[in-house]
Amino acid sequence: MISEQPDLLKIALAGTHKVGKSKLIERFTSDTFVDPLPCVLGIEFVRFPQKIVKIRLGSLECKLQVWDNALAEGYSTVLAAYYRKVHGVMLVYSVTERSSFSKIQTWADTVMQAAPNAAMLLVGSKADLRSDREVSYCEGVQLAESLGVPFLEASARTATNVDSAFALLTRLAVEECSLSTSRNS
Ligand SMILES: Nc1nc2c(ncn2[C@@H]2O[C@H](COP(=O)(O)OP(=O)(O)OP(=O)(O)O)[C@@H](O)[C@H]2O)c(=O)[nH]1
Ligand SMILES: [Mg+2]
Repeated sequence: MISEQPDLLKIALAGTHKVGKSKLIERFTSDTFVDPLPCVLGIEFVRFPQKIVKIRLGSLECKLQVWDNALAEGYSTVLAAYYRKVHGVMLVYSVTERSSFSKIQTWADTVMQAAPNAAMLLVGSKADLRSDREVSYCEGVQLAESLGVPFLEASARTATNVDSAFALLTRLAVEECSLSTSRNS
């Protein structure tokens, strides 16, 4: 029932600061990884940049609106509004930062409250930084199981699993849209 999908799938990324959300989007949308110049002010204000990109899943072509976000998990009211109409959310932590891993449950709760039908995927980012690892692959698997979502480790720097992560999330979002349509009909 894939034909029931909307014209534009809204995909968002969630996760604490500096886990690599923007870099995953940059790798996926332009296949680059450019380290930015140092920020002069040292502060980045609230922003929700978005990009539109096409992705092919076998014979199916999907148009994705990919939303970035630089808000911390404390802004739950604003975040709830932001996630309300998403079709899929990538929950991102960095394998080099245990505190980002510990906050995933809070991010998942925010998304589930705002968009109960959204598909979710857990991604452990920066997998290339092997000597800095603080969270094991097994811990990622266990968290994903407890959330009931699939899991991948990825690296925007080496491009490992980035396309696969977006493709998997898109497929889950398309499936979830079809299920919602059939539940509502
Ligand atoms: N080695 C390595 N560094 C990464 C990777 N992804 C991101 N980084 C670095 O991690 C830092 C943060 O990456 P961002 O993509 O800006 O993180 P973010 O989650 O968008 O951060 P906020 O927008 O502040 O929430 C940057 O210095 C990146 O260069 C990766 O896969 N490998
Ligand atoms: Mg960012």
